[in-house]
Amino acid sequence: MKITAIKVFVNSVSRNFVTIKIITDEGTYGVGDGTLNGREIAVVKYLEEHIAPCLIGRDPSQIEDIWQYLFKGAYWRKGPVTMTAIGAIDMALWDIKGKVAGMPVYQLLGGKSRKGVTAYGHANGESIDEVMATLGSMIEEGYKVVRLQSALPGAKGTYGTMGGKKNYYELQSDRPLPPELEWNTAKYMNFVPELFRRARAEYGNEIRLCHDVHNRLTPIEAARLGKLLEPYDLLFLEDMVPADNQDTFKLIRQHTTTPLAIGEIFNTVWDAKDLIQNQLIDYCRMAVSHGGGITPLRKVADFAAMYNVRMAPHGAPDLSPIACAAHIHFDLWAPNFAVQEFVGFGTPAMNSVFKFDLKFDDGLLYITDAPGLGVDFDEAEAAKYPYKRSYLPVNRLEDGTMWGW
Ligand code: GCO
Ligand code: MG
Repeated sequence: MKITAIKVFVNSVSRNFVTIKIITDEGTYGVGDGTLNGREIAVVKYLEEHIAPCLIGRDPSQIEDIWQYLFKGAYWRKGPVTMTAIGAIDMALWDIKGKVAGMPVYQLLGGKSRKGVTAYGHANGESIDEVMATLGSMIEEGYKVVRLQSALPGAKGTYGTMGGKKNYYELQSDRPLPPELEWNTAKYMNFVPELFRRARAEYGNEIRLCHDVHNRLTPIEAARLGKLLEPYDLLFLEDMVPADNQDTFKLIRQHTTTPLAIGEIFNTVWDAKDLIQNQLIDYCRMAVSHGGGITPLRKVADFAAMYNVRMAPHGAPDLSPIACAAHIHFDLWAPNFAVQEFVGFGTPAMNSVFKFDLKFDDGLLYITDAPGLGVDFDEAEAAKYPYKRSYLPVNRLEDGTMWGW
């Protein structure tokens, strides 16, 4: 079998997604997700100009060799654009291997370690009351793990809220330039414990809760927040500080027993190595797309397992249903999988383009036993949704200082 073409698509199907199809001379094809939110076109060009021509004529069954070729062969290793492009190729190659074998990808990885994949959903709101109402209905829907995010009263925009949007996937569909928001750490620190106090008071101790800080704190503030939230028994606190300096986590760890999660923007195991091997985190959030594919993620999982760090892959709306499917196969296999972020079944437009048989029942996600990744991409339907430039917001402190969003 030989690769005859690699097609790259970028479509705003409710929001922008980069999708690839690797076509072979035997008619079998594989699909992959190369979406890098706000930097989609950089990945498209990388795939079209620097990857596709090098892979034509190669044997698609050589997943590991192709991965090494793209990683080592680039000379300029790592980085989100390179690794997202490699991730898309890797997913598509696993899809082809599964189709050829007549097996779902989780079987190729070593088979199921569990019957279904525990999902965590998002309860986002403009106020604590709104978050509490959403949390209540999610518990009724069957969720066992829920992430809570609320707007800060009196502040202009907080991470994880919906604004006027109804569907989470459409949240970022029309921002041709980055919107500017405001951030105030003191207001946030005074507010968040109340959000979790209310959740425990109203819904008890059984539901597992988490929260994403989106890299907005200094190390000592992070240490303090971890302590403040200890009484509410979080499953994890995510991204309290950026991990550019992995030593930072030593300071946080000295102060709090709240479990820590990080990794959605990590591109290789090297970004996570010190954190894992020094047991400074509890959950690794690396993704099949931005982390370079299924091939490296299974190595990260095995490395993390030695230190009792569990996998909790990123699953925000900017990962397409192809990455979502790839995660579910990975999660079914990974012995040290903990929880999968899951933000719902998409919009009608998404479901007309990405064909994907996924079920949610009593807190667990199930995927069909279709060969490969079990997700298809309808090119003709996708062509109805041209790419629209769109960006994540940026943040400034109230005095105008640039901050992380
Ligand atoms: C999460 C993430 C996302 C990111 C988004 C950026 O934990 O789900 O933080 O919501 O903000 O993926 O593109
Ligand atoms: Mg996050």
